[in-house]
Amino acid sequence: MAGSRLWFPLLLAAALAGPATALWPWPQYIQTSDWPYTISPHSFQFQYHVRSAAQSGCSVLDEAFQRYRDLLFGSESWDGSALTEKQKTLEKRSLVILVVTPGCDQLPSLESLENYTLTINNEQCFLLSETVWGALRGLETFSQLVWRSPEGTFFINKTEIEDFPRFPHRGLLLDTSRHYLPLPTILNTLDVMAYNKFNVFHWHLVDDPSFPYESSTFPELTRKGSYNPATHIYTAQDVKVVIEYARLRGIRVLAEFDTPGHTLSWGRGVSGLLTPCYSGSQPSGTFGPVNPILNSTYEFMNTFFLEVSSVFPDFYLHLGGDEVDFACCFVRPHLPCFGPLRYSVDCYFRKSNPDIQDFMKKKGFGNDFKQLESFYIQTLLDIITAYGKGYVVWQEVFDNKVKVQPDTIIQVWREEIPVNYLKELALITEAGFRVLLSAPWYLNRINYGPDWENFYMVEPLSFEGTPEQKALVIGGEACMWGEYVDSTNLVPRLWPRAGAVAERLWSNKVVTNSEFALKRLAHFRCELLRRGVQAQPLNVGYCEQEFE
Ligand code: CP6
Repeated sequence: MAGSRLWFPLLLAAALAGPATALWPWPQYIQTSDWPYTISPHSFQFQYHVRSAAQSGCSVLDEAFQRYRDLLFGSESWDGSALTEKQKTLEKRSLVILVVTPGCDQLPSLESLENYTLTINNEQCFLLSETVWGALRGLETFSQLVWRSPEGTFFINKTEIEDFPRFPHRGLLLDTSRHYLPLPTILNTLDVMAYNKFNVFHWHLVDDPSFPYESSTFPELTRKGSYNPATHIYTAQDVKVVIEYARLRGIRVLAEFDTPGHTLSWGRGVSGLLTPCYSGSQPSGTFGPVNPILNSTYEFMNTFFLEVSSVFPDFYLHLGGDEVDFACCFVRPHLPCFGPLRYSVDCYFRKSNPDIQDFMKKKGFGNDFKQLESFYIQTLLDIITAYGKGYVVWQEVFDNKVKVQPDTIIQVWREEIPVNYLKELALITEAGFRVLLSAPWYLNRINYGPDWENFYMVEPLSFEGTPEQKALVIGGEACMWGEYVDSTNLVPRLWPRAGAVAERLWSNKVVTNSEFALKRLAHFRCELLRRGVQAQPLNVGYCEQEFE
């Protein structure tokens, strides 16, 4: 039954191609018609139902009403005094909101429900949701249903929608280390994420080139590690602003502090944190990953992550663990290593960091640097666990067989190595871990042509595995790595391409028709322009309304 209920309206909507079919992402169930009701901006209101658990004073919804009023009708005042009494009563169409479960001051979490139903008929416009987060999703859908005739009248068609996300974790990664992104750029991105029903902002805060996060316990990290400590940093206040701005849009902030690799910028503010590389018998002056053999390293991490655990309130932290290159630092092939000597341990290790070698010998790691990496990660994970936090790590942590808590979330980012990403999903879920998919969704990579289709055509559950394994795929993230992106080109590179990932993670598995998607996405892109987002074109064409 569910099948026919889904398919019939989908085809009906595709055939109509009217304003009601402009939704992005496509809802789970929709029954829509071309029967329009007028909406008067003079009298339209968002109203709490008398039996709603959320009432006036609920910040999440009060502020959302203001935003969506502005999006729908602009910030004009729409003075109603010129209307006759008869017009006023005739045109009184409002959206009534009923939230079942109380809670306006909480943070969204991985477990938050986002389902809602939206009913537009003769009698009413009615939005019903379990939580305020579901109400936010429904408000966005409502705003996409409203259309305007060439004469300037606002309409909404008779429609019935029942909607919920396919996956609970729908993220977007921004990298603020390769290039600093000013605070307003981040906040504007959170707005557009909400238009797309994304619900996780993965903040890759720091990396090799810069450390813009202002640490209260280690101010030198920022002072020495940022591009410019006067201008290119995120203060404690900035971080609070981001978290609250995101919360008001039903978006979690997942902060990443990537170690032990990708940490060159940390080394500038904390002496002795990184592993010295050797050239011959002398330190070469260059550095490798965080030094895993020193007690001082773990003392630092203990203090630093205590701060991070309280600054970022989400249950999860992202701890990185990707691309750790120990070899670059420890293994120095010795030039006259020819002949039979070439492959001997002695040859390879003669000129590497002697302290590391001693430590590895003592621990019985042999020459296996993966064991050294595991030692570091395990110690770090124990620290984070003691602070009552959960964690997400990049796939190498799993690939290198680090022993992690069973509730660890693994993020898959490599397309083919060590195995194809679908195979990797199978392996990780077979081991019983929850997993996030990112490998096919690099927005920083650009190609000539409609590359949004490549993002769109990904089916995250198309690996071989049991239903229990598939249930461990909790979602995915579109990634915008920052090597070639700053605030000049971020917006058009993100939108509408990231929308393809947003729909894959929200909509039903059967919503894969790319012609239907292109129609809606092109329309949505014009709507983004109308909302002031410089979204790039998908192909040749135009928007009904042109923008500067
Ligand atoms: N930075 C960090 C990156 C990447 C990763 N980690 C990365 C490299 C190549 C591609 C995509 C991402 N720039 N810290 C890997 C997770 Cl194509």
